[in-house]
Amino acid sequence: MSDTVFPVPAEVAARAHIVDAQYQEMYRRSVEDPDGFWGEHGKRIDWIKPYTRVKNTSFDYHNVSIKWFEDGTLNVSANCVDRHLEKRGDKPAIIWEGDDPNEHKVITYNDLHREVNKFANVLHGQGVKKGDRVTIYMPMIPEAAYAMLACARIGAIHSVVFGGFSPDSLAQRIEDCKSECVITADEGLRGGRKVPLKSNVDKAAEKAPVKSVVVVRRTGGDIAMREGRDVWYHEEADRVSDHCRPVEMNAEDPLFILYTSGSTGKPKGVMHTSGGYLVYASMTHEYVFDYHEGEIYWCTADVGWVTGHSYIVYGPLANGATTLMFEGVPTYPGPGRFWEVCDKHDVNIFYTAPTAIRALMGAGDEHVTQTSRKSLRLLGSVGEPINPEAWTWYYNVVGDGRCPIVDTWWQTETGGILITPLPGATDLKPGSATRPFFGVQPAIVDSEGKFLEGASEGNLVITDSWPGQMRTVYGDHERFIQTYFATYKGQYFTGDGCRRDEDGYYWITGRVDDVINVSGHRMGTAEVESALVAHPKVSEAAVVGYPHDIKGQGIYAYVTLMEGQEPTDELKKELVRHVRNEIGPIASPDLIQFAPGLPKTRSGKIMRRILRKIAEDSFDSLGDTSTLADPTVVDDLIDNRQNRA
Ligand code: 6R9
Repeated sequence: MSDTVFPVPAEVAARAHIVDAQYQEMYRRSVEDPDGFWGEHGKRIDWIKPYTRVKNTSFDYHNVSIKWFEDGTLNVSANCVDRHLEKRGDKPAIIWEGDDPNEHKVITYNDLHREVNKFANVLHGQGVKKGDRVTIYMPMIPEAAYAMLACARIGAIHSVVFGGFSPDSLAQRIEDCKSECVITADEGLRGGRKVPLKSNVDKAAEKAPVKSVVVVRRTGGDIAMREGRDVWYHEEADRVSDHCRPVEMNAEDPLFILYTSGSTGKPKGVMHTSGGYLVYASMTHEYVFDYHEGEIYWCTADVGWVTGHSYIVYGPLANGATTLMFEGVPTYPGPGRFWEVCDKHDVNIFYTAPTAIRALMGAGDEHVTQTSRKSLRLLGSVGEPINPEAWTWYYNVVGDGRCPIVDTWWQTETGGILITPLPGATDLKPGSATRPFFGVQPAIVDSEGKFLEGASEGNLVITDSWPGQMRTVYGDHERFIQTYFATYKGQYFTGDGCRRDEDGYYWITGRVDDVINVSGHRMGTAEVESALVAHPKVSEAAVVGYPHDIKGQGIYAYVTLMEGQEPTDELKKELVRHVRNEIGPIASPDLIQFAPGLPKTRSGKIMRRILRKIAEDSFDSLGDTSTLADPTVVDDLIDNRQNRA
């Protein structure tokens, strides 16, 4: 870990919304008087009926209940669109940069208003009503944002499914939230390659039938349309009016569901509601990125992940910002693409993931240095711990040593950023997410749940609620309680390990549960295992993460074959293809080791600790193996371990 400190530059503090003294004072008030603090800051968005109650939350294990601004009413799309028309109607809301560098589009707030209204009317035409779930399976085109905001406008709950997920994964998510309408595109386009989105929806709908599929035309590729179920968006949009009144929603009405992987079982539908979420997303966007009117802001995430929800769509648009939306990938047509786009659109604030930084760092500095990047003012990082080498390269080479980096720690469940520097207030330490945002009370506990004081290392919990927090697991409140509030009763358990240093700075060390983080994507090892054992030649599988130079973590799978099956390289390839088909390319195992037996306790539990050590190549420190049912399997595993990338 690096101990270098980068003090706040005077010119950054001079223009910042928040300097250190303000941070200290506001933070103190936010935890001592949450009702007063949030009662005031809740007014940053427009309410139809103002709230009179602010915080009503309980982390009590027997009665977890989270409500913010509960008697207020609002409409999220009106906050992200309509309220800016008067002042900023002709200002760009979205700058869309296509996969092909010759394609881009500027959508003003007036344009956005027209498009969202039309989209909302098209959804009405498909019979979608307040409270219905709508699945969005889209490429990174402006219509994805229109679709989300259109749902918000009519009170439908969207569930965006990342376009890289397989038909099976899509079907599972459609089924879980019982959504009857899917919005998709004919095909996506990424790095010059087509993604068969509509055809995937057709396959998913065989397992999880839906009433209506709205298809946006992106590539014009040849696709099948099913009579009575599928409609072209552009044909429907031509027929509807461009006016649709925003529905009055309660602060606690659901805004969206987003599926995320956990340590057990199938992905959970993380549910976020309207008022608290929007207050939190917009406030963090303004303060963490020190956003000022007129700036161009670019978050490179996909709208299929929470980062895309809060920091491409809801946060920036609630603030009337210009948000750049990028269809492509960091390395197409070449590894200079990000920086060329920064120059082309004069990007001021740039927010990406460590995995992208590491990949581009490997491609050579010249791809960066041949661009100007003089418009850049602030850099951000999210998704996984950023190693000090990548941080330093990002800072010196991309930011020319003049742009602070905000390393933002948060989760799908938290709705917005919880631990982060504020550029005008926080001295930076490479690799540390630094200090809590307003209202956020982190604590470190040991494995027994004892609170550790001062400089310490253990598991990260949050001791009280903040407005952006998830409210429940869709359709399964008990699972919500068991997953987040049962390990350390009365605390929200993040699943992350963490160290706090003598300055009170937080350093996230990574997941402490059976979740791995592959290129910033969360993957439950159990999901990959169940995909593997679904293959007819596989009898048992155990999956762990191992350190990977670019992805952060790679996927290492130990596979036991059915009696009589040959352990061939061909079969390994077949298993990789199989997992891609079952879950999607992001779940492809990097290494597969055929194992005649897995290390198990006498009660039959797989000892993952040992498998992790072998995958990490640290088999000198395997610890006690005497409790294993058959300690000799370990020798075979070590002898046949796969070489790490
Ligand atoms: C926003 C997002 C959440 C998990 C989280 C943690 C890891 C995210 C991080 C970070 C260290 C950071 N994580 N940001 N670890 N430093 N700045 O990524 O949500 O996909 O739900 O992942 O990602 O392990 O628990 P999500």
